[in-house]
Amino acid sequence: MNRFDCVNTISKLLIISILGLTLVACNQEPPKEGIEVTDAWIRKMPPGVSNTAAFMTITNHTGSAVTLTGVSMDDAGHVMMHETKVVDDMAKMQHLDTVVIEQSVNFEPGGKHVMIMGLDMSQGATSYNIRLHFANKPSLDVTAEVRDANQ
Ligand SMILES: [Cu+2]
Repeated sequence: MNRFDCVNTISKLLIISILGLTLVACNQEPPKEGIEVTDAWIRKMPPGVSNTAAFMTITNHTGSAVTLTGVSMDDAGHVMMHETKVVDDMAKMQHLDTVVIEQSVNFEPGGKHVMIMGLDMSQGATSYNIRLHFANKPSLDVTAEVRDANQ
């Protein structure tokens, strides 16, 4: 094999390897990016009750911590972030100004929650839009499904 043939063979092998790697890469799920919200829901309340709470899991795929600075809803009077904590055997809600999300944060019954005041659920909507506000990031709209917490 002369030098030219040898270089030529190596080039062909390289091209085949790169094609192979590309095919393998295409078959895999693309890596998740940005901020992902899953399982967002709002607790259905009986008629006449306009205060409720919403829950969700926020997962951070950005590679660095993100800070949730607030939550809003066009349909509700007032929305804030709360955390239920047991103090002296009493469950108390604390206001949260910010929530830092390193990997993921659960908003769940008995823990952190989106406190919603003044939401008229009497029209029977099956979901509501909740907007998450972040420091130094665009806000994110989330569709939260109305669920009967007793089911
Ligand atoms: Cu609350």
